[in-house]
Amino acid sequence: MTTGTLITVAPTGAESAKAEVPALPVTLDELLLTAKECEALGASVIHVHIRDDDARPTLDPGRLRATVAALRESTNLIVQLSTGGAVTDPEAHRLAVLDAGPDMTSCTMGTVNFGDDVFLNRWEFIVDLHTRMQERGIVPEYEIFDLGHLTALRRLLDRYGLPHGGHVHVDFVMGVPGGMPGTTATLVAAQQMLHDLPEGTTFSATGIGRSSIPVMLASLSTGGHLRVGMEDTVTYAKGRPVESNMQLVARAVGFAQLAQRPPLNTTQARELLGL
Ligand code: KMH
Ligand code: ZN
Repeated sequence: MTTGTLITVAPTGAESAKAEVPALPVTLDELLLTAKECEALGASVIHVHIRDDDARPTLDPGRLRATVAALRESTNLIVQLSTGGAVTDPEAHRLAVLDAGPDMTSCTMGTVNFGDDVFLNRWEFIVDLHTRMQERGIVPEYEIFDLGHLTALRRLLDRYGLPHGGHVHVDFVMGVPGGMPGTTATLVAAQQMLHDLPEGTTFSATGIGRSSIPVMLASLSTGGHLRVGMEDTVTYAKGRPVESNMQLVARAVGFAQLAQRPPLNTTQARELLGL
C-alpha cells in the first residue's frame, strides 16, 4: 500500500476495428504519438498489439521489431509486446514475438472463453513461452483471466522456476465475457490467492468495458497497480466514446493521486518489475 502506482497503457488490442473506433491508434505514427503522450501523463509500461496496413491485427516479425525500435527511440517506456495476439493467431507466430526483443511480453496462464471465441493457451505452450523468456532475458507479465490461472502460475513457477529478474508480476484481466467478473469481490479473492505465489509478487488489474472504474478503484485500494487503454475500454462513460488513450491514462493518474499512490516513473517501474 505504500508504493506508487505502476500505470500500463494498452492502447490498441486486437479486438476493436478502426472503422468502428476511429480514435484507435493503429499505425506506427499513431502508436508513437499515443506512447509519448501517455508517458508524459504518467504511464510507464506500454502493452503493444500492432496492426497491418489495413488496420488488421498482425504479428508480422519485421513490423514488431520496427515497433520496438521506434518506441525505444521515442520514449523511455517499458515495451511489453503481446504474445496473446488475436484469438486466431497460431502458437508459432505467438512464440516468435519474443524475437522482436522487447523488455517484457505477456504470458496468459490458461485457456478462457472470450466472448463467442476461445483464447487458447495450452499448458505446453505456456511452458514454452515461460522458458524461452527465461533464456532470452525477457520479463513476463502473467495475464490472469480467471482464478484458476493463478493455480496454473504457481504450478509453472514450482516446476520451471522464477522468471528472468526473479520478480513475479501478474495482470488481472477482468470482465471478459467468459472469464472472471470485474468486481471488487473477485479482485479481493484474486489478491488473496497471491499469497500462494512468491513473496513480493505484484499485480495490476484492468476491467473490460464498464468494469473499468470499479476494478481501478478496487485495485488501488488493495495495493494493486493499473492497466488502462482502448484495448480494454472504448466507452469513457455511458453514451460517451473514449476520445483517446490519453483520456484514460489521465483518469487513472487522477485516481492514483487521489489514493495517494502517484504514478511510478519509468525508472521506478523498471526497479519494481526487476528489469
Ligand atoms: N487479444 C486477446 C485474445 C495478451 O495481449 O496477451 C489476448 C490478449 C492477451 O490481448
Ligand atoms: Zn493484449
